[in-house]
Amino acid sequence: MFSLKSILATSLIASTAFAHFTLDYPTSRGFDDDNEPQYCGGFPNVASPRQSFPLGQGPIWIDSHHTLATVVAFISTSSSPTSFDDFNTTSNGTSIPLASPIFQVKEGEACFNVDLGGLGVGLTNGSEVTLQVQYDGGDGNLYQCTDLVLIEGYSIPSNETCTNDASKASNASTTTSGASTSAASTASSSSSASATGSGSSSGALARIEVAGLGVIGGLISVAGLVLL
Ligand SMILES: [Cu+2]
Repeated sequence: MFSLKSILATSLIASTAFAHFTLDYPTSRGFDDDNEPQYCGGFPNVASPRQSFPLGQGPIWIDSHHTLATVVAFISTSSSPTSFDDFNTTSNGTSIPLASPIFQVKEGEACFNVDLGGLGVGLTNGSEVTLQVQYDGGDGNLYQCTDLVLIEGYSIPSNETCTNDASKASNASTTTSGASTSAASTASSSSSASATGSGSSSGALARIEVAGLGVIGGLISVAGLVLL
């Protein structure tokens, strides 16, 4: 008979052995399991060259290694962002809406579409942005970044097309725009995993948490343990 303690220990070992999540398209700056809780997953420098990406609708692909996870994407319009704050506002102080709804994904590959040109922050053909994906599968917020140059009418590879958009599934409870500021401002009161890594000044976006989802995640984790 396993004790709860040993089951928990096994579970912890198992969870750290898995990649929490990967950003597969556009290609991530880099992946390091251990540093994924840090800003940009521990890869603070802009990757060169930037990848071409549609100014209009374009797909983001991730691979999720948790049963259920909460995902959101946001961008920086800085040519060389250095912190979460650079994903909150543009250089002239305009606040940047979230690039996606806050939504949930199940384990496995998932995609969602973003429309960066439609965010209303003045992006045009040739604009440079960094897109950061925030992911919480129950063990704290994790991050991956990708550096893009936006091209009007850019054709993505056909195999990257996203037809089953996870952010538009019925369980996507929160939607874009307006959610940005309210999510950010209420974030500090949330019960979130304080493991946002980096210790340095992480912006409000770093602590976005959908109220209630953490509890659901916790219950699912407990259910998972029971099944073990
Ligand atoms: Cu994980």
